[in-house]
Amino acid sequence: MAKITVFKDSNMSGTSKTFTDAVANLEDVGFGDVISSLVATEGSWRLFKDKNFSGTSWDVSQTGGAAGTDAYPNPQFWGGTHDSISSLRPL
Ligand SMILES: [Ca+2]
Repeated sequence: MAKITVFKDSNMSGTSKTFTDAVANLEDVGFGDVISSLVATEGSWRLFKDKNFSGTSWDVSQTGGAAGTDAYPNPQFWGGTHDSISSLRPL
């Protein structure tokens, strides 16, 4: 199982959306280049700077966030930047 919730603002605030499967183009669901925080509730996920699982990528997991939790309060926690993720998929 895999589950991730992404947020438009830092510290898990703002509009959010939860996914349980790959999304090739986050623009299709209104989340292209807007993510600033996330919670990797279940499993591990790969985040991509570009659509269709391409470009620079960053991995997040349910134990890889702040203080070993599933929470990534801002992009520094996954090594990326604000408003840059365009696709994502479970690992
Ligand atoms: Ca992007």
